[in-house]
Amino acid sequence: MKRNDENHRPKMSSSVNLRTIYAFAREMYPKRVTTNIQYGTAGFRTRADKLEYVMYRMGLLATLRSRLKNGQTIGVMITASHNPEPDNGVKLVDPKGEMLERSWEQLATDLANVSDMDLQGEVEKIIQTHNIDMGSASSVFVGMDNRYHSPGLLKAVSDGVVALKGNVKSFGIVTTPMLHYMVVCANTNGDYGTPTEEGYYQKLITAFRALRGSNVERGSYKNKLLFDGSNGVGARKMIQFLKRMNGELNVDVYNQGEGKINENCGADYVKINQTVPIGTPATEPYTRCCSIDGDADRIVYFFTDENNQFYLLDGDRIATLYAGYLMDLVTKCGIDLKLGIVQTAYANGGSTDYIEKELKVPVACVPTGVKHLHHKALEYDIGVYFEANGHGTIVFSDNAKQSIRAVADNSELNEEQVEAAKKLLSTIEVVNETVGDAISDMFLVEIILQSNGWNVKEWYKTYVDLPNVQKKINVTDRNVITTTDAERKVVTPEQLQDGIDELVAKYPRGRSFVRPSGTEDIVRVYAEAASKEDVDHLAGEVSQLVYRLAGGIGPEPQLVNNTANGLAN
Ligand code: G16
Repeated sequence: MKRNDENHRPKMSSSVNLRTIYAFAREMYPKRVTTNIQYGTAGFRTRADKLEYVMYRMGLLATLRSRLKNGQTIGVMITASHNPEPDNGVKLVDPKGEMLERSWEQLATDLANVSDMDLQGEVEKIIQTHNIDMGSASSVFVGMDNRYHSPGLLKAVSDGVVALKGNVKSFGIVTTPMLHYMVVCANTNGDYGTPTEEGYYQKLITAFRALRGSNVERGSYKNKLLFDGSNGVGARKMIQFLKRMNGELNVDVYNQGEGKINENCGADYVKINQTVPIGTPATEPYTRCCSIDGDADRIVYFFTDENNQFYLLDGDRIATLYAGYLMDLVTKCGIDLKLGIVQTAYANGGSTDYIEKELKVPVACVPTGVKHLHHKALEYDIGVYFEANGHGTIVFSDNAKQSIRAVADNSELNEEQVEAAKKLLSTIEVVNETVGDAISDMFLVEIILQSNGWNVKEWYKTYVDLPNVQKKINVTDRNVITTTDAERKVVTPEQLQDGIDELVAKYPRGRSFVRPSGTEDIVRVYAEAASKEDVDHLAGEVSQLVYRLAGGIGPEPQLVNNTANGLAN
């Protein structure tokens, strides 16, 4: 890259002296890391001490993208979400609240990996290729989780924006979905809501109250929820919600920050280990409990029985609960709307069967990553998307919103129809359509359980999960594994897929797939089968195969000798 070749200077860059970029980089955010970093499933994620220069560069990129988008706001969220405390990361939010557009992920990767000397040239390349007017307005919103290294990284992002003479607004400590909400509010001139923390609380609380009514307990539903905050930002925000509510929701928040973020707690820990998080208060069997993750964009529910047996109600369960509720309201409304559910390969086979055979709703499978699910869900009038790990939401098309509003406003229709339409309108308000939002998701689960008069047992009984296991395998280079068919089949290394097929064939209802994680330096192995014993064996065998064929490091995975019964359903 020729840094000082005048012919390569973009025409419109005169209002910004691009040499500042290099000066900032050299003086404050030098790139000392020599290994390349990649924009993964949800942005960049690695140890916090390797991220300052990346953050600075993402401040540059967000400003460029905002100018390209005619000054619309771009979001930058500093978080490592479900990862352990020493990690941090960054997620970029596009103007409509979606994750950064795919083609710009590559630009982000390239910008993060060039040397300090070539940084100015790389920025110029982006400006020229996209014909960005550097004299135009820009707006970048920044938020962070509560990791101790987040403030330093937030400053680096802000300095990146300032280096390009952009406008930056910091929201301080917020959940990831709150930042997505703020971005959409700003870009819709307030139509989506007020772009403040208070605006967010009030929007959700108002809709929750409208749906929940004054009768907080109903049938088997009890107004009591234990809430594992994973020692993250979501715990703080949940407490803020509760301060503004009048006991309509009785929530006991634990793991509020007394321990390390995500350590032995949180949605990822509960889902992968299929166990209760640390700090869970002793309580009556069948008490409803939920766990969110470090930046509050995922949620799973769980409970234990009188024998202390653990039961998980994950993203698949939430998606099916939502779909049943929405179908009922849409039918009562008497309007014809196309509803669909989007899952990933991690969805339990039991849930997919239930959706297809009982709910009779179309179901699509896409690769891991909210960006893929969200995109697919937009193809429906009402798209419910959830990853099994608890990351998901609902999106409503403009057509759906207009048709529902028309019914709600039509006083000539019967009361039941109008009432259903009004409930749907409030449902749209309580949902954070911009991205999966653990707290908004929790509100809707509570609304539906109360409306159905259900306890956790009744929710759990809707279908039978196949026993399933997830493993993490350490390898030298996780990118040697490539996949196809929504990650359900391995392409490389050769022989790995044939080996998995042979192993799976040995077990009734067996299914297994492997893929490189986009957020951790590991390979993930998923397996399910008809019994707990079989699935443990299958997961162990596939893990060994990955270890042997994909360059495993550290101790070789061992087979589990498990004779325990499968999860009772
Ligand atoms: C992120 C993504 C999720 C994805 C998860 C795990 O979640 O937003 O869509 O399921 O990473 O991804 P992987 O299996 O590639 O590591 P979070 O909550 O960590 O931001």
